[in-house]
Amino acid sequence: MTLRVGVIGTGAIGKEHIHRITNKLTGARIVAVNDVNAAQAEAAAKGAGVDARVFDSGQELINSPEVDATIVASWGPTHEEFVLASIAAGKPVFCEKPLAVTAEGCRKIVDAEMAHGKRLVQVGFMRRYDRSYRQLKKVLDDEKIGAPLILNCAHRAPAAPGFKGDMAITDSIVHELDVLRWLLNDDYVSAQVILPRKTRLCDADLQDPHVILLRTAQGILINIESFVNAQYGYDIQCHVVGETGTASLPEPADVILRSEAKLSRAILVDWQLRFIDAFDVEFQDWIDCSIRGEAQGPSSWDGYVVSVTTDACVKAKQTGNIEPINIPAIPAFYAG
Ligand code: NAD
Ligand code: ISE
Repeated sequence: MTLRVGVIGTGAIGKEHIHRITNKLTGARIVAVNDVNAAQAEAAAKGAGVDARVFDSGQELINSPEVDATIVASWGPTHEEFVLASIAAGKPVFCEKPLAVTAEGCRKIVDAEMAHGKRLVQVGFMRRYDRSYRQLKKVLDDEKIGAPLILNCAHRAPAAPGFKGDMAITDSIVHELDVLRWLLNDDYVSAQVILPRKTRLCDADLQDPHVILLRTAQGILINIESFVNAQYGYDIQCHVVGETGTASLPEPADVILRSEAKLSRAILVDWQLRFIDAFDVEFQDWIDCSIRGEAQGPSSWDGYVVSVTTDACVKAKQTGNIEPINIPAIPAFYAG
């Protein structure tokens, strides 16, 4: 079977996903596209060499008998509506982060999916598919450094054009919020946000960097530095201190250069390149699972938990206090 996929939102990342499904992966074909900018949807399909039908609305695309499964890559506030429509249509849906822009919206999706009786939703937390995070997780799961005690992490980007308000948390740190709880098999219980001296190299009204301190149910302390105008590169760090050793996220593979009296190695500058392989593995997995009729990967529940945690981090930034994170017990539907 070839999975017939429709894409809603053909901007930066939607276009990338159309290209990867068409030119790199197997088992799926892009048959439909939709964007509020119809000309752009048409151009995105043509640009990837795809002969896809351009739909007037996301709802029509989801409900079309020509479409087996949907990718939602439109703006965050539109995700909830399209994911709920996919569940109502009983079709698999891959939703880029965020699952919804409020915890309440995520919870509606969780409830609708449970009422449907079968998992249909995968959320686009691609770091779980990254080779280096998977290697680090294996070290922790195999207890090579005993129980984890402290995590020191950093999410640095060269610049963040268009970032306002709390976007460093809601747009970028959401990836850490998902991948770290997956890495540790643990959930967060509190958040604190500390604001260091501001960099002069960004908009005057943007706070950058932030330090986010999370505590997990097992008592692990996580320190995440978010620095989205770090100038020098896109640099993702994760260093775990355990009872009997430490483990660090491997650096992306690159040539180690000894030349002109220097020992050097390049640093990537954009997130797309850093996670390009992870996106490919993530989508191949989504296609294969959708064909088998068994959604796996980051679930609606994971999207919901990240949203609850994001809200607590935003509140902690405003209050300066340690804010509790109240995550309900995972429903049996999503456990395992
Ligand atoms: P973008 O602005 O480049 O593209 C979004 C597209 O959605 C635009 O073309 C816009 O016209 C379209 N759109 C908006 N509302 C729509 C609607 N109601 N119906 C149909 N189309 C609509 O944004 P982007 O950078 O491609 O981001 C899209 C989504 O992907 C966001 O949710 C973002 O957070 C997420 N994202 C995820 C990652 C990741 O690392 N996983 C990276 C970047 C973006
Ligand atoms: C972007 O929206 C992403 O999702 C990237 O993965 C992230 O690392 C980047 O900082 C965000 O702006």
